[in-house]
Amino acid sequence: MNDRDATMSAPPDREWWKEAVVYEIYPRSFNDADGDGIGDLPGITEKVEYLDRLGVDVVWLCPVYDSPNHDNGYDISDYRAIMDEFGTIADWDELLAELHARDIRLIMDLVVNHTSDEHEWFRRSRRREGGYDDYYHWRDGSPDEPPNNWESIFGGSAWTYDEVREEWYLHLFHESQPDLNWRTPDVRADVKEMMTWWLEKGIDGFRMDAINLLSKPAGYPDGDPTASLVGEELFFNGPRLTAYLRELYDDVLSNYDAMTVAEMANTDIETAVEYLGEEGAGLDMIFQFEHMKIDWGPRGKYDPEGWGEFDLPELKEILSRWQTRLRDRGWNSVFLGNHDQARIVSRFGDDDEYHEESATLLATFLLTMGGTPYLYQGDEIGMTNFEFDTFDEVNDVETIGAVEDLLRRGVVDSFDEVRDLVNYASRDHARTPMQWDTTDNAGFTNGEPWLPVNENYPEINVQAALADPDSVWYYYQRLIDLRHDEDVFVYGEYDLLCPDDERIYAYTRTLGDDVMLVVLNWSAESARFDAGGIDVADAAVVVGNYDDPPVTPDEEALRPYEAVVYRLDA
Ligand code: ISL
Repeated sequence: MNDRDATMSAPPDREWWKEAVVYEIYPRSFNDADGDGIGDLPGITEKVEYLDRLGVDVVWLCPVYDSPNHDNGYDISDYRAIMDEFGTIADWDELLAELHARDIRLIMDLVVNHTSDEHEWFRRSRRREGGYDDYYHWRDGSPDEPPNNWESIFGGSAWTYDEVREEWYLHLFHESQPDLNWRTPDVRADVKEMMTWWLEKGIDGFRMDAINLLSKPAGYPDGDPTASLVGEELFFNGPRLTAYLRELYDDVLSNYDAMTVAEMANTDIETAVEYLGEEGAGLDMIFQFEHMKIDWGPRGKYDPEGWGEFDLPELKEILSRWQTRLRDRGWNSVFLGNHDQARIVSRFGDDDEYHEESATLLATFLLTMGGTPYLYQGDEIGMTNFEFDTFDEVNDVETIGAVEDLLRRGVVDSFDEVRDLVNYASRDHARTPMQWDTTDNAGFTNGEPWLPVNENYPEINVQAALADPDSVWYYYQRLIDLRHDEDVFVYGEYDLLCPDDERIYAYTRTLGDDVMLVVLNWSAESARFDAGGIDVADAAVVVGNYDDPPVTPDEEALRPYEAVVYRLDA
């Protein structure tokens, strides 16, 4: 091999977080060790061996901090204490040690756009005590008229009048989640100290919650009243966001070998580039949400006028644009679901007739794209959406806020009119308990689960999956292994094939002489792949989700939701 070949095939800028497969845990719903019906830290520790067997490299742990739980831990009342229901700091130390003993890293959720209204900072701020006056966004004015027209992401006005301080405070989420005022230097200093405290405890990075909402424009001007979320053009990616992120990087993150993934809805590629890498604001990667909005209606996620529709060419266009335009300028995250989204097999696959086929197709996609893949708990066994009958069964603060908003505005007259939409989109789908086995409550708890267990647990559960060598679970394990073995899936270039095909999603990944071809029949019909200009005559099957996949990719039709990975470099 000459020098030039050596440079071409050597992956550029190796980083552990680029090579990692991340597994997200929503602790409330993962595993309950003490029988109170709520998942906890010891419950996760019991399953570390399970995670190791699956082969994941990083756990992203959703918030475990002290919280009154209006938004299941995303309303934090003490950043350095563990929620009683989840255990103690000693339990947390043990979890970290058990993960690290198996070379699994741990990243924690960093929720600093807002705190809980029970946080000491807010208690003091509403009483104008000891330097905490400006920790939140306070505005005076008549109690009848909010300071501007901004809407909360969880429905209704983004402002609540506080009877104690006799002023309005801003909350872009629930009223129990007041937004911190990042203009106040002490707020930033306190957050940096807290981040350092966790990093010194040995964590490996942060998932940064709703982080592109930190900077609000001076004077709080009204937003465009026709926007689907009024104010969104002003409070997403606000004027000082880059400076705030850079400050976190320079003062804290750059001192550690820590990864960051920043949750950033409403962010386009060029804006993302400004935040990414040393040249930007120092972030390693972001979660962008363009593809997560593909099936929303014109008025957003809970729009009874049009939801649930998307076509494959559009999905391919969005994802391919991020793949190619971030190349050499940043790094992608790859995900189809998380704790805020419906179950991936119900939303992007077919949770009925082609349950296993589509669950494994989605696995093939997640683990062969460019960027760091994020798996959500339960997707490795193909967990599905839950059926809601009544509004009472809904737990999620976002869904409740959205439905109440629709009722208040007279868009619908009853829950019945939005039941199908809730059954499609609610965040609760991701939060029903993890299905471990066929015993009561799917083995999640010995008590009464905080959210009902999906009725399909006798068939869809970890125990059954582990007993069946052909299960979705083993397919995930195999694909994770494959990604670990083949640099081309991590560092290779991505090229989309047949962009307009309505059924086939196909792409190549290329690194030096290594070329992989991924062909996904993302439909419930059989479909033939048209290789176009590329030579596939010598293709060799690497992995497929059916027995006997087509030996040559374009010689016969792929079956419903058939997924095949070929090596083309032979
Ligand atoms: O803004 C959005 C849509 O316009 C959302 O996608 C938004 O980014 C998302 O709701 C933010 O989610 C995160 O912060 C919330 C919390 O409830 C979620 O669970 C968390 O993932 C508030 O902390």
